[in-house]
Amino acid sequence: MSITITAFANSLDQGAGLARDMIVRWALEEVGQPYAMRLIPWADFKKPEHRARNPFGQIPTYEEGDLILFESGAIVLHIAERFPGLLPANANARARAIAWMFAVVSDIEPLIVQREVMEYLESDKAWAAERMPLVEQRIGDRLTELSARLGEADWLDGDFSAADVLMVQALRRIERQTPLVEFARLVAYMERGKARPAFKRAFAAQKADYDATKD
Ligand code: GTB
Repeated sequence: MSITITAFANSLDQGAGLARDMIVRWALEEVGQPYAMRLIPWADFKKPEHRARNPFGQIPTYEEGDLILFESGAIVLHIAERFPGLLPANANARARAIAWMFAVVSDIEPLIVQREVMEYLESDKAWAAERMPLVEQRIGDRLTELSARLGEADWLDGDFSAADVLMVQALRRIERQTPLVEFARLVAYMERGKARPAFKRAFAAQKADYDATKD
């Protein structure tokens, strides 16, 4: 059954592979599934046709036969359950990998989004200079905890899993805001993710789409 995912045409990330279609592309590359892209122009995101795929008019979305999904975490979980390669067979290890997926979307990403909202939408507010260090402190505290848990391990819990796809992408986004110099283990972890052939294929594909559609 063919798979189609959506992304921005002329992506805001300028081919840096930081918009969330990269998460889905990477997961599909890991499980060896081909996919088609629907690149949506800026003018069309909030139109009914796209809202039928995603009620919030956002990317990415995922179409496979009758199934239409939104939310990158849910899409990656679906891919990992549908095709072998991204979740362990052992039931307990699988449950732990899924717990890590939820940890990324509920305990890590909101901090990143808070930081981005402050930087791009609230920097002119009187309280911005006072609040930003608090937001950055929260990110730093969470990364300290994450680094302590990762320790010397290659991946979050045993073998590489869907959770690592989500976590590496979250760290790549944090790195763009705040260099991770204090977190050598997290940098090494992120680099291991980026060295995977599936990551490289996904990155090249999104870059090619950006180059083909940029203004
Ligand atoms: N929780 C949803 C999910 O995980 O799927 C969040 C989806 C989301 O935020 N999508 C963004 C979007 O569609 C694009 S990825 N925004 C348009 C809108 O809300 O109207 C977020 C993103 C955008 C740009 C960069 N960048 O330029 O580096 C990075 C990440």
